Amino acid sequence: MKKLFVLLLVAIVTLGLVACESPTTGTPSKSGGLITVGFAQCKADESDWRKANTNSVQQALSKENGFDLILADSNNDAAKQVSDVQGFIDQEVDYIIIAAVNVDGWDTVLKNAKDAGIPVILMDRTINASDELYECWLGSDFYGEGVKATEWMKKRFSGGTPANIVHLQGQLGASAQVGRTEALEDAITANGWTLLAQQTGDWSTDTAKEIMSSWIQQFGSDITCVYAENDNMADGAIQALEEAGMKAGGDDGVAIISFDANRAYLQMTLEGKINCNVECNPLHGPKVAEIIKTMESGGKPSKTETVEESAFFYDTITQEIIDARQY
Ligand code: GYE
Repeated sequence: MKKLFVLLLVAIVTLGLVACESPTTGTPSKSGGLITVGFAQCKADESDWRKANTNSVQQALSKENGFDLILADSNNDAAKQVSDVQGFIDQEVDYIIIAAVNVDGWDTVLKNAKDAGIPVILMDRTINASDELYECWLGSDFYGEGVKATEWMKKRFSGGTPANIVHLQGQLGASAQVGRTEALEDAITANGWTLLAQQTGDWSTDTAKEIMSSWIQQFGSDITCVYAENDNMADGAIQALEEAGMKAGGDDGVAIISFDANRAYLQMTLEGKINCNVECNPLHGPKVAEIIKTMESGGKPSKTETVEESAFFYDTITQEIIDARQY
């Protein structure tokens, strides 16, 4: 009788344990059936692009879709972002998403995540670390974006006007800055263009405007091109030019290059203020959700997933194109 009671007790306990495992991976879910995901974002309000990116992830990884999303905003502090990720490991989340502030500094914390059995997905930004330390990188070809811009510049400056460029870089060390900068520097060397000045505007409109104002005082009408590594900085440069009485964009103004192609800045492209706006798609949420669900069902995502992107130009863009855009 006693032996039967013990066997019955063991059976009940075992059934109880099996019931709380997640249906697909066999590991216990941490939030009662929801997949817990730690999202280490750079700085949620860094730019229009970043706001659209954060919003896309929050919408796709909602509780209705089966996720418990925990957002950590590093305020663009690379060291804090690494500790944010360590915090997710300590909380034993199921997955970690990282939009890396800086390409460096990731080896130790990603090894900790691997040792803890927590898959890491890189979103948007790449990093300098072994690809054994993360499941997948989803983002844009930043160097390729820069090539789209410099191909337009080659046409613009083929007719005799000298290409005298001022270069507003994104936050230094971000892979978006690294790729877009490399593409410009390669084109300057290949085409014999002149780089008058180069400085980071930290993705910010106000910072870019201040820098551009000082460059206008220094170089004046020698400036024939602004290469701004995102829309917000392009806007700052345009404000500075117009306040100095200089024309931005159009056929005969200072040529303005921008990246991101947020809707508000595509409107400025239609107005002719931005000549070339290279798209950088922030809507990564649905793809990230798909990658996690693939892994939940035992599948393995590709190591690299890039998003389709194009470029828009002041003399061909239309209001219909802008109205059809998602962001
Ligand atoms: O271009 C900029 C954002 O990493 C592609 O970061 C992203 C860049 C984007 O703040 O606006």
